[in-house]
Amino acid sequence: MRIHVFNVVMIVAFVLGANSPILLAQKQDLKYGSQYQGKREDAAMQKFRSNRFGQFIHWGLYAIPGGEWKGKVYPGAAEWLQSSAKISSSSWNALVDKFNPSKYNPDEWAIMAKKMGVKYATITTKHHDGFCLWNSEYTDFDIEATKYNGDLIKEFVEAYKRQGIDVYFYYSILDWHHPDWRNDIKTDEDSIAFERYFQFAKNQLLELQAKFPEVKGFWFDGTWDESWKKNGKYSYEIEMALKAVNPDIIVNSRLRADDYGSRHFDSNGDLMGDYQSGFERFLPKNTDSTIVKMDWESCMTIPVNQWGYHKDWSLSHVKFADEIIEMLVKSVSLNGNFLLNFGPDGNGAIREEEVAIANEIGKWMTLNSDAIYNGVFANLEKQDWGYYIKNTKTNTLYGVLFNKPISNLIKVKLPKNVKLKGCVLSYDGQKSLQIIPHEKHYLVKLPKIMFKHPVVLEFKLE
Ligand code: LM5
Repeated sequence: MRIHVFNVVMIVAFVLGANSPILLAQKQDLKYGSQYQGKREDAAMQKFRSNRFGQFIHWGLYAIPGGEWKGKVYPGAAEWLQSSAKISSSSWNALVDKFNPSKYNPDEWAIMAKKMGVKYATITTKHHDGFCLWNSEYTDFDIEATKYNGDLIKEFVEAYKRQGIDVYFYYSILDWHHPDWRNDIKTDEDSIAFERYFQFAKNQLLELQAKFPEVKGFWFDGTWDESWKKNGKYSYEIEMALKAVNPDIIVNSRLRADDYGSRHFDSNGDLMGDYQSGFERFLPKNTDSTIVKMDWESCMTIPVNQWGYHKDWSLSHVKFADEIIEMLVKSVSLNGNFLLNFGPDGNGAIREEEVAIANEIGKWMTLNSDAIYNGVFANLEKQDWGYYIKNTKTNTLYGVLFNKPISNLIKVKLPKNVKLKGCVLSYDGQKSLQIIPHEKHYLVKLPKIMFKHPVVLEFKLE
């Protein structure tokens, strides 16, 4: 392990405590660190933040085998099959000839996404296997090489645009196909090869941006290898290059490494990129007091761990719509976005289970989205019954109820100078609830009925 003088200073400062003058004074000059402190407040970032709910799409060659190779079903993530089933590149490359998604109807996808209530969608343009879903001039391992007559990404962008949904591109830095990709840099030859790979990736990204100027941002993945961590300047240059073309571009923190290989956050502890994207298949804790100070996004699968299409969803728990809604609500209550994944099959169809979940979420969103879009952390003491969310546009305080107490009484604790004047329940119409003042908090009396789904309460304050 390399220990830098700076790190030693940080350790000493940490031992001395957060109020130590050493820690306060100590900010190192980094060439490839964070670009600004605090949150980005421009209109593009505010739009991303207000969107709150997005759709992730994982689609690529892996959708054809769907987790099965030579009669054997691999329970791991379907988009990792080439690696988990140890498939040779020639066998994997041959999938290009089989890729011809006759059922691909991006307008249908976009209408479904709109009905579900998402305001943005992030699609894989290239996953770890290196296959490109757009027609790229820098590789032949792309959609143009298949029998499919068209440009998948182009059709996707246009269809989602028609529904008013913002489009983001997922791009994996990791590349199992490119001969210059390296896991680590051990020799000069590795360095030279990796520099070529970097140029390739940068060219592709600028190509995507030039072809699709409406893209709002990039979601980078596959950045955990030593080769990338040792080249913080590459990650910095990519961020800069994309923003030079369009300063509104939004980049996730996962792209970035700094001068010392520190990821997401630089060696000074400042977030790199525009939002924290480390939450893959988990959410921050309700007690996390630092998370509400930054922008972040959690991405989530519907089964336990499947992003690409997998034929057998009986192998792991498939989340209920209400579980997913709780994750969305929890994310918003902590100032985060929530990106829910879909994995279309090799023909371009979205599986029935996903359509059903999207419809259920959509029904809930139709009634309750005032508590989602423009929702922020309400800075109130968390209660066991659910989550508080403040709508910044209407300045309304909501509570989203997930756990109804046997007593039918829920506790609401407000700052000393704030009074609870009313509480309106939205469920089968609107209903005013009784408020019972208590010593240092209020109790709100819920009706005795059993709710079928999470319900939203509007708290009237004075
Ligand atoms: C994430 C972080 C460290 C090691 C491995 C992983 C696994 N995740 C992935 O490789 C990809 N990220 C997801 C968004 C999905 O694309 C998955 O294949």
